[in-house]
This record gives sequence, structure tokens and C-alpha cells, in this order.
Amino acid sequence: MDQSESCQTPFLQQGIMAEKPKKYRVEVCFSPDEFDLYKQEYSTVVAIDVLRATTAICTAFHHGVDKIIPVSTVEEAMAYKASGYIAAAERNGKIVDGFEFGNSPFSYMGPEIKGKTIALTTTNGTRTINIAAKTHKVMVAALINLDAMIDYLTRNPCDVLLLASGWQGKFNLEDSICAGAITDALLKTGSYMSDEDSTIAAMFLYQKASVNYFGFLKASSHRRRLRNLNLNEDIKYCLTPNQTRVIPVYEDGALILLQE
Ligand code: 3SL
Repeated sequence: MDQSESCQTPFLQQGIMAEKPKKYRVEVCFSPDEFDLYKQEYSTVVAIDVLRATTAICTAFHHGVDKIIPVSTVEEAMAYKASGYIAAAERNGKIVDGFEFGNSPFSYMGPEIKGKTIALTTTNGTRTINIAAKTHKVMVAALINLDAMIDYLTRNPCDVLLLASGWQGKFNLEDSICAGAITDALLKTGSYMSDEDSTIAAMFLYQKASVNYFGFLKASSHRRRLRNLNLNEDIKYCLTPNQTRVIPVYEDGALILLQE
């Protein structure tokens, strides 16, 4: 037996190649307007709108809401209100006239929402959820449920697209940072790989921002928009990671609490 043969593994001697375990894809899409370019390759989409829609949604589930129906237009939300639902509508950071609820997470902490179904429309977040839900399993993440989302995707690996809501089709920092945080953790598990430059960029942003999200995002456009509306407390809350373990998931037209 020559030297090269003696170095072969028993599998190779028998002609059997050891199979590499499958790696799942995790990628970041910066805007729902780019979703069509990415969507074919994934089984699952995680919709992200840190300021403030997905934070408000997670908060509502943490405080006992039963379902949230994400609707894309104010008219649809109004129709739900007319038929007796709690309805909430936000446009450009403000509560739409005729609604008691907008998009502040602090509105979704009281006993009046416990066990209820809420119809919700927001400028970007609910649009993102509805675009993805036409074709994919959709879950909802924000910084406030960051570790819960990471743990779920670690225990249940799948090809997952992290879909940032952005602002009116454009890139935004806070959703990209949250997507970068999820990617960074999933790649460290060894079960995931990524390939897209958007994903690498999101991870770089996360690595810079994670020391101090609030400070890093000082100049971000939506933080400025909300600060001008005196919503600084909302911003602080939305940028404080890991306040809940809830994961909302879209099923039959509504978000419900994921039960494992
Ligand atoms: O864009 C959205 O869906 C909202 O989260 C925007 S806001 O934070 O309520 O202004």
C-alpha cells in the first residue's frame, strides 16, 4: 500500500463520499420593492419594521392580543372598524383621523386589547407583511424579539429571507441593522450560509451599531421623523432589544402567536 492510499478515510476507501450537511440560506432584502428579485429562493420571510410597526405588533402579542389583521389601506381598516373590530391606522408617523389607535407600541399594552382582534394599517410595515404573505410563510421580527427569532430559526433552520420594510420603498438603517443581527447570529450556528452583498452590508451595519443602537441611529431619517413628532420614548423602546419572546406568524389572513 503506498503512502497516499494509507491516508484515505475508510469511507473513501469504500468509494463512499461523506455527505456535507446542507446549509440553509439566510439573506437580507432591503425593501419590499426589491422582494420580487429575491423571493424565489426562500421558504420563509421574516418581515422587519423596527420603527415601529413590527415592534408594535410584537408588543401587542406580548400583552395578549389574539390576532392582528394587517391591511394595506386606511379604507380597509375603516371597514373593519365599522364592523366592530378594534382598528388602528398610521400614516407618516401619525394616527389617522377617525382612529383611536396608531402605531405606538405603548398603545398596545393595556387590558383593552387582551383576547381581541385588531385590524392594523401602517405606512410600510403592514404593506411588507402583505406583499410577502401572498407567496411565503411570514414571521415578524423587531429588535424587541431578536433573540427569540434567532433561537427559532436556529432550532428550525430553513431558507429564510429577512425583509426590511424600509421607508416608502427606500432603504432604511434600523431594519437593515436588525436583519444584520439575525444574520450574524445564524451564520455563527454553522447551519446557514449567505451569498448576497445586501446581507454582508447588513451585517457590517449591525456590527457597528450594536454597541449603541440609539447613538448609531441618531441621524437616521425615520428617527428624525419620529423625534419631530415627540416620539422619543417610542424610539427608545423600539431600539431596546429582547423585551419579549413572542413571534407573530401569518396564518389565514391574520397574524397569530407562533406556538411551538
Ligand atoms: O412604516 C411603518 O409601517 C410605520 O412603522 C411607520 S411609523 O413608525 O409609525 O411612523
